[in-house]
Amino acid sequence: MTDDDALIDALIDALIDLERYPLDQPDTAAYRAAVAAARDELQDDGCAIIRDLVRPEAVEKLNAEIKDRKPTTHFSTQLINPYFHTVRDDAFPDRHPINTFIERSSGFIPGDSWRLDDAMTSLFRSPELTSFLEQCLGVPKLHCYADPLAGLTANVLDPGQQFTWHFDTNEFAVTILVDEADDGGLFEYVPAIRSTTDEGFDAIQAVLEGGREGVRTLDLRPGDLQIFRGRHSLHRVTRVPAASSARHAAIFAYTLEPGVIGRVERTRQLFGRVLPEHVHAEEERVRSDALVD
Ligand SMILES: O=C(O)CCC(=O)C(=O)O
Ligand SMILES: [Fe+2]
Repeated sequence: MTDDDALIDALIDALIDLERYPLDQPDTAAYRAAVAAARDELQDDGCAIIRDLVRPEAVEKLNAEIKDRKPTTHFSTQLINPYFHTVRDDAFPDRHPINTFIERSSGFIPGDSWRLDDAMTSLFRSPELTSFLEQCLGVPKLHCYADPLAGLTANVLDPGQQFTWHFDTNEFAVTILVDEADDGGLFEYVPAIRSTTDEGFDAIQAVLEGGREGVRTLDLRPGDLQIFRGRHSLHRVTRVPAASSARHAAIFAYTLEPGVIGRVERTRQLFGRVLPEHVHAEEERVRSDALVD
């Protein structure tokens, strides 16, 4: 164990409700029950919620860190299609997901804004949390997403902003709602609207045009942890009205392989800059599937 690991370990007990979810004791009935429940939810619709995983005092701490680093947020307003593209493709008709662009106006606090002794970092890097997530997802090993900007972020929706319908490029996302908007800012998703063999364009277009078939709305509260398979499930965060308070969510990204780095174009889009690591990784990137993006 390195000094860094020891520092993170000491803090985890203060952050996670270990009485309810004994993440430090995998050989208990409570642990196994939590894993089984999450697995069922993930199996059912690709989304599991671990209610109140983060202690209320720790939620306050996370929110204080987010507010403190808020000046480093990269806000951007763009019209995007569900694949984060901004430019139309004449090979497809107008009423098609590839050519349907909707406002995304949120901001991200980047990975290099967090300090090693932040609660944000401790939770993200917690080996207990990572093991628990591995069990829930049924994967042999999870690695913290090595991207220096996109690995550990906070998604900020200030009043007036929305994060429109999209697919993630990561197989799974782990999100902790830290501060809810007092109006709007709801997480909505359509489970498995596409697959590795079917783009599902017609169903996607119906949702982009306001259709509600298959749309689920989550009732998330601060401290809840959400495990979400966003590669095949179209999802969004609804607009936070101008008169509401902001919405803050901590987003932990993990990968099945170590050393994964995000794409240059997406990184620039979300963070307004790229680092040398992104440029280097671009050519070496190995795609796991052939979906649009
Ligand atoms: O803020 C959230 O709850 C999730 C936002 C999202 O879908 C994303 O960052 O890809
Ligand atoms: Fe997403």
